[in-house]
Amino acid sequence: MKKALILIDIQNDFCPQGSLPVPDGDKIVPVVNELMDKNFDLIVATKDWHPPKHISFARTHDKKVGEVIEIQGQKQILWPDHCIQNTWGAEFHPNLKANKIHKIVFKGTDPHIDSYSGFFDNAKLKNTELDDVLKSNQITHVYLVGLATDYCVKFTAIDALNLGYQTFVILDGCKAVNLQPEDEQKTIQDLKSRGIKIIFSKEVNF
Ligand code: VGL
Ligand code: ZN
Repeated sequence: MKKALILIDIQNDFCPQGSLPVPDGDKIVPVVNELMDKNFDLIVATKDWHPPKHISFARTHDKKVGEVIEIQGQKQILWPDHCIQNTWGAEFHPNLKANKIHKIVFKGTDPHIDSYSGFFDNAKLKNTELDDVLKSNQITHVYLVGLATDYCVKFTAIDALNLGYQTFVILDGCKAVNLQPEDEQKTIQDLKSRGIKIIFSKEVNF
């Protein structure tokens, strides 16, 4: 078996100073740094990487943040502008030991479609490089950390499982947006019921 650590969207805009702050988002950084010193065969990081006027931005539609619209039959939550390509908000958190990352995978780059999962856009029309990178490194087990538990970590975990990877979510390496206060707990239950393992960083003993 070969193990990959996948860092999901540990970017400034999802941390407390950013435009779409995940509460305590920055608190995961020391946990993730420590995990990167374990014996993973591959460390991959995703970056949410939107063009200006991305379809997921409320401003693009002159609507309010948090409104939900339908785009080609897909529900789209409208977010503040975030993770715009080549801006500070799209950079990794400054304390993240980014030199340990072997490969960065960009998502959400198409102006017309959002992408929570690190593997596919939300309509599953296009894939990123992530599956190819894992397969070409013979990865069988994936361990996920990052932001946010109830969006990008959740959808990346579900796709990883469906693509045949043994999938683990390291809970103390993730934080949730919790638009509704129970979203994190609902996400954990959903992931467990699918067969995704929920673990803590202290259980990573390799
Ligand atoms: C995310 C909302 C919008 C995430 C990305 O990384 O969880 N959430 N774009
Ligand atoms: Zn986004």
